[in-house]
Amino acid sequence: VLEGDAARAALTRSFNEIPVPDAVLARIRDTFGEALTPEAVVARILDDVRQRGDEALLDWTAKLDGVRPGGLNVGPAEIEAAQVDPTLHEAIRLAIRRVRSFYEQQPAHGFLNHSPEGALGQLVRPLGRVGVYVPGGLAPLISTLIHTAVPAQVAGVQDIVVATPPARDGTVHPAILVAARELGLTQVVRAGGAQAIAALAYGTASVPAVDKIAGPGNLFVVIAKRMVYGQTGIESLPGPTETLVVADDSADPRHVAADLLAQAEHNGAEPVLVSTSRELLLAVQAEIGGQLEALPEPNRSWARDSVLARMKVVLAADLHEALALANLYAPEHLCLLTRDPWSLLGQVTRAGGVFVGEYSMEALGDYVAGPSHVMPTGGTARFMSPVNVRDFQNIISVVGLNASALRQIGPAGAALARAEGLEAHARAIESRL
Ligand code: HSO
Ligand code: ZN
Repeated sequence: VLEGDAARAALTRSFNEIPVPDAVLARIRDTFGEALTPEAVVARILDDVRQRGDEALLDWTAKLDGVRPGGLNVGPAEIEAAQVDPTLHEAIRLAIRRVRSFYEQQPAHGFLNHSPEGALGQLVRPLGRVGVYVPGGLAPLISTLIHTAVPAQVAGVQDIVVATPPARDGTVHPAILVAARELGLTQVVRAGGAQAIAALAYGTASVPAVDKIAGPGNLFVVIAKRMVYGQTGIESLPGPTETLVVADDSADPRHVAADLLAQAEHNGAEPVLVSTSRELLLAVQAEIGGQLEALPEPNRSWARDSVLARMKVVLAADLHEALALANLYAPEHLCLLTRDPWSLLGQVTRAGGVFVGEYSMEALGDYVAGPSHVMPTGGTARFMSPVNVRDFQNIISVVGLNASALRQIGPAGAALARAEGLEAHARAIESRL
């Protein structure tokens, strides 16, 4: 149990790398036959896809995902035919509806302000084509597709390309295809990893180059997104997930433990508990032990790994200090499990999302609450926001001044130009004065 300066030190961030599972490391080693850093591996893959396009994409998929798919794009008939059980299908529809209606409330329009000097404003335009990366790995992240594609659609993006790694038999999980169909998306690329990011950034015969790539992925995906940035846009560099729970003596230790374990089952997750009550801390620790035992495998091992390797437990003097520590840490998820959680909202300054009270568990936010679950990790909430409509729009500045405005402000412009030594600028202004 950390307190005071020790707590502050423990919650001061350094960059949290996404752990790479041993099986993946082994595959990389087998493939390259030498020790390469993840950055060097990604650089090679990006280069190869840029040069050889589809062939490289297929080769890397064969090497790293263990299958050479018949075609890179899932055919329209396969998307049309995909089925899941009716309960899941209805859940997918509900999630889409709720995320859509959440983002439809985001003000995202421009302005054009007419005045005696003419008009100044901002045009807001949707991006042309967006790539959405959906991690494969252990499970099909249906919700991640919904939580990235919907804000892009609300922004007005017409063309969304989904990329996701194929299973060993070359298929894409039917739930992903059902979600794509419900979203009205028609292009699903069977490719993952750095090779998929390369294809989306540079374009190949089968995969069109996109203007921006969104979505989380493993370490190789995140490194690839960082490397292609500039060639294409990226929405963020999502790392391992974190949840910081602020709880007082009124919190139910079973709920606190459940919320911490829910995110602990993600790879590399960091669970943090900050409480004003030592009794609660101890009760939660006991609960975590019990609830871990009750989890099935492999979830128990995943969650135990996060708890043992990274969980932090902090005793705060009061709720004011608890919130100060939470803001210092800038968690992806901040959960307020206190007697009067709404009264704390005014003190929250740095977090991806804040989850207020016992009925707003973060796991609900992962699926059906409304806001996108792609939120800033690793302390990047200091300068980043969750995925939202603005990520998928650009702003165009509009300058439409008249002669009287030019007479007013032109001389100042010319003076600044001459001070910068830019005579042609000054003359361009003065030529119409
Ligand atoms: N909590 C994860 C997102 C997620 N959870 C997807 C379940 N599925 C990162 O914020
Ligand atoms: Zn989650």
